[in-house]
Amino acid sequence: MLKKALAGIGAGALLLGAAACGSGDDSSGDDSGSGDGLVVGFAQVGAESAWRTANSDSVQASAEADDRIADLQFVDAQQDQEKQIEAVRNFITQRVDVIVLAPVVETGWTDILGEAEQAGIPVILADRGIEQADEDLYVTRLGSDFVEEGRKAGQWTVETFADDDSTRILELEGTVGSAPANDRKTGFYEILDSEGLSYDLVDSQSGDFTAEGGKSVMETFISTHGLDDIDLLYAHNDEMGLGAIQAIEEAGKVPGEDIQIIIVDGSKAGFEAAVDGKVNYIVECNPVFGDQLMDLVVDVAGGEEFDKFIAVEEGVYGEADFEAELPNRQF
Ligand code: GYE
Repeated sequence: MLKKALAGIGAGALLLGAAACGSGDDSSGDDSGSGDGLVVGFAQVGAESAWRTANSDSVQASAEADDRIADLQFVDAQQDQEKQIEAVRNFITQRVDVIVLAPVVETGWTDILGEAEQAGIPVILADRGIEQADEDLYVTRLGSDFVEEGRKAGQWTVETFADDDSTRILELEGTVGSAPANDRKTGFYEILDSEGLSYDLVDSQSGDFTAEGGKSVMETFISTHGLDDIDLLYAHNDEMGLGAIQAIEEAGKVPGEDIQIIIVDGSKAGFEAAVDGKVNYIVECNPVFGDQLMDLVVDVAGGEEFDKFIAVEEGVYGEADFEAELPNRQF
């Protein structure tokens, strides 16, 4: 309570700072609204996937269209935590009104978020989360329920392979230590175990959420284990799944038939592969939350309180939906 009230005062006081800095500042941002709009710093993960690019576009477009936002300072951290920490430190030095952080990994944020707190600048996590021990250091997280996404993938697996003796699984994990990699794994095996599916996790490695990573890990999987005895590939995002599909085809096998494939995100490219029969199940992860984020920024700057997690809505898509859904995809 007290902390929230202080955060509110801090943000209010900083409006004056932002106004002062808006008039003489050297940023390329639009200063037409100088003095009566918020200055927001956004430390984005990188540009590793279609999801990420759509997310950056959504946040930037929403900020630009929003009169309540004077300037969005956008930093692409190239999947590097050090660069994100540097960006946040810069935002603190500039005394922005609100910091938005999409943390590349879950740990290692205590010091820098403590500095933001000291400076009275509220922090919103967008997309990915951080470890629970640091929960007091941010106001709320707006993003997906990654454990739930993993459960959805697990549910389909249980239903699809219920009659098999033992389902042999390969897993392509996202960035090591990231919330979606940790949680998509947790939710998936939680369901397989609780539903009593008999399975064998043949191999599981990180492809860093990139197509190149997915392809090269899949090549290693194929040379180590072959593909003849593999039933399912669970890829934590579209890019890794699409990279793996290339590797499978180059090995002379038919993705979607010789090996069933689940991907998470639901980009256009992912749906196209699904329409071609190369992907069997898509768990949606929605990156288009720029408008929702701007509302949140304004409310947080005004000192409003929120639950620690605000969920973005998302669905799942099977074979019967791929064709009809493809034209609706926004990224
Ligand atoms: O699934 C993946 C991206 O954090 C939800 O990051 C995001 C994930 C998304 O690289 O494609």
